[in-house]
Amino acid sequence: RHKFWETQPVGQFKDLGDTNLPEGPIEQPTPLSEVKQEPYNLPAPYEWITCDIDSEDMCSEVYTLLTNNYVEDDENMFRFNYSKEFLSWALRPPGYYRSWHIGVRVKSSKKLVAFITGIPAKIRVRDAVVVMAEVNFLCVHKKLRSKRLAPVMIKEVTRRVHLENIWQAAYTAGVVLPTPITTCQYWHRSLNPKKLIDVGFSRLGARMTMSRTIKLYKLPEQTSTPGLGARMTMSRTIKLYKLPEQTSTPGFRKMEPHDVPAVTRLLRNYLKQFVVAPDFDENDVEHWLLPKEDVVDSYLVESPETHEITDFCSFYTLPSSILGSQNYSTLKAAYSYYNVSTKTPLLQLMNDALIVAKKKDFDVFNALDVMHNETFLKELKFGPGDGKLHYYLYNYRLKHVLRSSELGLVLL
Ligand code: NHW
Ligand code: EN5
Repeated sequence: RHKFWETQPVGQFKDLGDTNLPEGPIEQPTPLSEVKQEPYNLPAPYEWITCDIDSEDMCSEVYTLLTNNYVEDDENMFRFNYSKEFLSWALRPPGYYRSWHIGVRVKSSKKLVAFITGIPAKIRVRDAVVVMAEVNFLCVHKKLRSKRLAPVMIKEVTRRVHLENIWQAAYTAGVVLPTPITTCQYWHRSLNPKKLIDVGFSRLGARMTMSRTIKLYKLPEQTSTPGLGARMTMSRTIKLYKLPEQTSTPGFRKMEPHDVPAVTRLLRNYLKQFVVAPDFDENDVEHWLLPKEDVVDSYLVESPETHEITDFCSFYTLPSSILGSQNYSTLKAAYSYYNVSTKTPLLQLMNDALIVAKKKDFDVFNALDVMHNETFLKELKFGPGDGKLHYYLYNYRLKHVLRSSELGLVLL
């Protein structure tokens, strides 16, 4: 069934029930001198390149390959359209290795036809913090599919990760491979239902009209408005309580650079409860969570009394190309990232996130059922999508499949 994956140090389907196998690394590291020094062989027309993602031109080439050939939904109606700014951010976290940004091009024409990346990350599995590679953006040009290029790309990234003395990896995929540590459901919250229906992202529900649908998903312009007083209209109330930055929860504001230490403490403490989660330090939080326009948005609650940072929410920007619409070419989607609630109920915090996303003109807010997300999804009118996301570890075995709520990791 899986001619390639059967040869790799990953959990195998046949071992799924076997609790005698120990938890932890499947293979021991070999001495670095024993790691293959030369790249794997590619079919003759192709050659390896290390992509200098800092270079504007290279970043554009990668962007073009992914825009035309990366992940689509099962009906090929939408295709992820990561922006250049997003790719540059996603691929250059603290301590990144240039050698892990791997391209394949046609020797004769120099055309980029395949891509795969790794970035370093410290990931905690139960009590063990493990340095891993997070592998992402595996892409083979549509015209070169099913030629077994992907296994060569995966072996080459593995080799280059090994050369840095790193022996584990984490990755996600929409397809089932040997074997998921957990499987998550995508949920979607309509922000612009009319457009979503128009482009086929969602359908009008049974016995629902367009106007009833629009009403169903309507959000207040301002969050958690104090109760409407007698003889007060909504518009008078909004005006009365209008704030410099329109938000709801008292103390809800955008994260700023000086918040990095407090957010790091809040997030580290929160992520402790999950079985698998990143081990973020301040440099990681600065990179991954400080707001970056059209890439990542982060908000927090600073107590108006104590100035303590008590809650946090974030989402990243990942548009999709709409493949067959007369009216629209892109779907603007926000993806829930890391959220922490200690004082503000998570439901209220995420309602504020929805309002902010709506204000920023996103069409849809997406989330996985990881961490505590199940506690707000239904209530905030998210609906389950037709996509699932499977999480994997390379060369690290878990005794049991996790519940998605035991997972504290979100990959881009
Ligand atoms: S998931 C998104 C992956 N990309 C896409 O879906 C884009 C559109 N599709 C394509 O470009 C996020 C191609 O279809 C790809 C496969 C390139 C996906 N992960 O070349 P062949 C990530 O980027 C296996 C892993 O003929 P193809 C995560 C498949 O099961 N394996 O297929 C990436 C089969 O093996 P099997 C995948 O369609 C994680 C073999 O590839 C896969 O032309 C990578 C067929 O190869 C997937 N998404 O190209 C692993 N899709 O054993 C990292 C298919 O079943 C592991 N396959 O025969 C860790 C490495 C680092 C370790 C460090 C210690
Ligand atoms: C690596 N980082 O299938 C990721 N998306 O549900 C790689 N469906 O958008 C792996 N098919 O359900 C990615 N609308 C795997 C996911 C690939 C992309 C994918 C799904 C996730 C998706 C949409 C559109 C479906 C179009 C037809 C979907 C329904 C929304 C509806 C809104 C109202 C409430 C009910 C749900």
